[in-house]
Amino acid sequence: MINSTICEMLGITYPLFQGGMAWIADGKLAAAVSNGGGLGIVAAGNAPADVVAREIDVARSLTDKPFGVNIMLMSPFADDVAKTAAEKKVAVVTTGAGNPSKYMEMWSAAGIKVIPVVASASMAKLMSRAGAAAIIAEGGESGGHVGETTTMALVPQVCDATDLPVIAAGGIGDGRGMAAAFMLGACGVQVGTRFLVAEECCVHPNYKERVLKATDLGTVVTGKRLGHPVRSLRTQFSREYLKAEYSSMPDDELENLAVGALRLAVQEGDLKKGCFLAGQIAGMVTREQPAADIVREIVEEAEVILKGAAKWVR
Ligand code: TUI
Repeated sequence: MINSTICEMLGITYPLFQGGMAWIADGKLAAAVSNGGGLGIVAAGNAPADVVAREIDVARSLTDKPFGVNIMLMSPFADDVAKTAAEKKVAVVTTGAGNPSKYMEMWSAAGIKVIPVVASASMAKLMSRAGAAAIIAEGGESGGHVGETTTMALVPQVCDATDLPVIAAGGIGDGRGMAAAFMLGACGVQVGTRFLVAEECCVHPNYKERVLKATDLGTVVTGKRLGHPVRSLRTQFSREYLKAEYSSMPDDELENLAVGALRLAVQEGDLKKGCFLAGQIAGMVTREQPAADIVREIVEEAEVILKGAAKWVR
């Protein structure tokens, strides 16, 4: 059985985290992943603190296993949500899209393990010094807000930059990806896109269908001009946004084009105006499954590969 330091640190069975996908990763999905032996994560996204508190309560009502909360630091409600996570004494906080240093003391005082998502080795160093318990190194293959460096290049460099346990994220959707992450020095993985089609995942059926139909070339990064690069499925929205991005449209108008687009995808399944965030492994996602089966399948595949890895050495 695959086991690593992160399992002991967090009291989880398998070293597999579910990504904190804004608007998507609610208490029900997080609990299903945690019940399956991984670490489920409730995503705060841009939601106000009371909504996040409610989802934490939902997760608690559905599992007695540890789960985490992801705090999206660009949210206008980040301060309030950070306090809520501390008050609720969740087991783990992961953070994204910024530097969480100002909250670290408050979370540590609440006994919370803080695991920031980073897209660079320098940020990993900073987070180690600030008291992080582990680091999630997320490569640009991931869905949503992306950094420049690929998982293959980022993970070993983050491992070299810190003594903390490193969780690899971005482009990991099956046991091959998980096994490869261990070879790069990681002691666990975070998976987002594959959980979009979990039975317990709340996204609109159109969203699941789009992910299931995606190919290897099915995603694109938009938003570079405004400094917020985001990977999503190629759709009418992404095509039109990309065209606008390379036109003379003023920045504020461009910004307005994207407002509400993720909600339209998740809740309405709006194939014209919705922004369907997904990572580059979308082309490998072929069927809807219970979240616990996704966790078990990935881990079991990785076990077989890792056990057989000696075949490469004489
Ligand atoms: O955060 C993510 N992925 C996300 S957040 C999100 S919601 C959103 N929607 C539109 C625009 C922006 C966000 C959708 N997907 N992943 C974790 C992640 N964090 N990737 C990269 C980073 C990151 C980037 C910069 C972490 C730290 C950082 O530090 C910069 C600094 O402040 O020094």
